Amino acid sequence: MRNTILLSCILLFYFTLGKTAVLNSSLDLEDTVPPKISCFNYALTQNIKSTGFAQVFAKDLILSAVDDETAPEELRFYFDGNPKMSSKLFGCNTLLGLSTSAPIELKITVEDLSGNQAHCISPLLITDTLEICPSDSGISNYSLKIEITPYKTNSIFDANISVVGPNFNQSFSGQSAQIEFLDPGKYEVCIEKNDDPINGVSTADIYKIRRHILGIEEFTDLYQYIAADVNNSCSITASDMSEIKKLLFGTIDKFRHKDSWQFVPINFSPPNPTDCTFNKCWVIEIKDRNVQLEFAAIKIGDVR
Ligand SMILES: [Ca+2]
Ligand SMILES: [Ca+2]
Ligand SMILES: [Ca+2]
Repeated sequence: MRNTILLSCILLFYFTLGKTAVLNSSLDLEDTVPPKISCFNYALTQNIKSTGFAQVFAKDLILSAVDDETAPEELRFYFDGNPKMSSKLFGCNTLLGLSTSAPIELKITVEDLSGNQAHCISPLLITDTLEICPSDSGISNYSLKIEITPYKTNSIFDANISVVGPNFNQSFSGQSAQIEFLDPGKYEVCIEKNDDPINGVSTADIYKIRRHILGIEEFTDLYQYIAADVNNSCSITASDMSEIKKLLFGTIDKFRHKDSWQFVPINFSPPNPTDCTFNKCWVIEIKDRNVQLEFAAIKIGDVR
């Protein structure tokens, strides 16, 4: 009898242990199930506004999207399989060559927090009922594409992008922008982001900067110089380490001489090691019909 009770206890113990192990392993499982998405099966309509453009957001062009793990408000929506393209801007060029009743087909992607994706195609009709666009077939827009690539991380973030030029003044929030306008000329492009200063910054960064200053392990990358010069002095010194320490210890709540992020032009103005200017705006002469500008986003203080 005693042996039977003992055996039962041992069996119960292992059974419970086994259950717990199964439970734990199921809790540890990564979400591999893509969201479910469905698009409208008829064309939605967007009218060209008095600005000469219609801006559409990918999330507004779907009928429904649900995921097994990710909450609806945390799902990400974008166009053309490009995570940076959460919205698109359509100008008069869109209407060229289209019959007035021909919708364009847009590929919408939904992505959950684990990176699983699903797609659907949404028809969209761009209309010009306000008759903003010139009616002659000779109209031609200029287009400017701005792409921001975060240095070191792949994180998607919202930078404030503004473009001002002849008869044009628009602001966007995101990691990329595609803009059309009617006139060539000089355009000022400004990009800034000044939140979350502590993002990516830890004592490991101070350690790395100290090793650079002492000549033990010098920076290998221009962007490390930009990230390390938190006090905007054009040199890497103990003052930069001190500023980072103050931020980490809460003595200050942001870098006092630089924004949290610095944007560096890549394709139209290659980074120059001797140029440490903290620019937020660049003037671009637009002569070509299609211009693409690329920027690297550098998190200030985050050198490793
Ligand atoms: Ca999922
Ligand atoms: Ca400095
Ligand atoms: Ca870091």
